Amino acid sequence: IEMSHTAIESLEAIIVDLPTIRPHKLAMHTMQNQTLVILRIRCADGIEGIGEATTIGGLSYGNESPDSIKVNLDRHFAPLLVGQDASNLNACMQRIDRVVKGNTFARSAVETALLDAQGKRLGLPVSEILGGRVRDSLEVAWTLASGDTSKDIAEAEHMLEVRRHRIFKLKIGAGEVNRDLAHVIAIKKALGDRASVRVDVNQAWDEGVALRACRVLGDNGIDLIEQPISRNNRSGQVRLNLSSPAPIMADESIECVEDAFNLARDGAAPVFALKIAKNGGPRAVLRTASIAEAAGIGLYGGTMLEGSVGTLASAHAFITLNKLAWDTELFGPLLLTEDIVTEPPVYRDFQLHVPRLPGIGLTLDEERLARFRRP
Ligand code: MUC
Ligand code: MG
Repeated sequence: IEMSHTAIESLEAIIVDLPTIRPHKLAMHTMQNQTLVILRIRCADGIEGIGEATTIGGLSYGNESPDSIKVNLDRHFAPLLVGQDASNLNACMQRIDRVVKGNTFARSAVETALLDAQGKRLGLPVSEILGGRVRDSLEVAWTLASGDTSKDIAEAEHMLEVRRHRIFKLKIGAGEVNRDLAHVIAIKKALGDRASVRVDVNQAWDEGVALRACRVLGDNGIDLIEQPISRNNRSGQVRLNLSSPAPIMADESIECVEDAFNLARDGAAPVFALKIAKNGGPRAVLRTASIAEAAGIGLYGGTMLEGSVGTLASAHAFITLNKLAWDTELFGPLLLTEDIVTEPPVYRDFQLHVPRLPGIGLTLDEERLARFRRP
């Protein structure tokens, strides 16, 4: 067989450790920094595509860690892809499907890098490769997770003041439930109608606790309750969905496109968090969006707190959607004090603005990448 002039020559997975602006407290883990996996796919036509696979807290959030993602990209994905035609995304991703189970984070990095390469090759933004954007920017929520109520209120006031965010997600579930509820209610009271206040429990409650707590949250003006109970308690999610006065959003419940179908069929949640990492890339996440749209489920553009590459890759997918009823939380780069791209994403007037440049629209800053990459 003749080698395609757009054949994949190499994959390089790079682990990058970046400092955060403050500790970020989730139910299962407190982040003191963030670890990205950056993937570079080099092609015979001289084009390089970049992708990202990033998770939260090693193995405390999902089934893949930065270390396992790198090993799996190097040892299992690379041999499948080297020599294949980079410009045929369907053929490349189906080849992976035939051999690889799960590993949606690593898959997402590959799909993103191939989309970035194809965009650069054709001179088109990734959004246009995906069929065309219907907007240029996305509203972005901010997560208040300092662990301190008054610090969180001050942070929210500042974000409103500088017009960066007016949707706030509070991370709860680690503390005693009544203390957590008091924390949320105090923040909602302070912000009133100036902001949408939501919570993310990251699976921390059992069904009995959630039954009561969701009622309290809904009765106190909380707009959305994300993943209150375990992804494994599907029937509990269905029951909770019937009793909660505030809508429930599925996040950890979706680890693949098929999970989205099963949740929709069971009536387990009226809102889905879309994450490229948990579906296998910017094209894969749009399949989950289609399932939700067909089922009348509202959409939210989620994040795994990726850096600029993963964040803009997500944004390119989300700006192709007809409606994001619950907006997005694509603020990952703003949680980091350092970036590894030459021009960081633009946040202005509560929105992330998506560039109309070829590919994702980002260039790696080699000097900074060299500084922050693991040896
Ligand atoms: C999650 O569980 O949604 C997204 C925003 C944030 O602060 O944490 C993440 C993960
Ligand atoms: Mg979540």
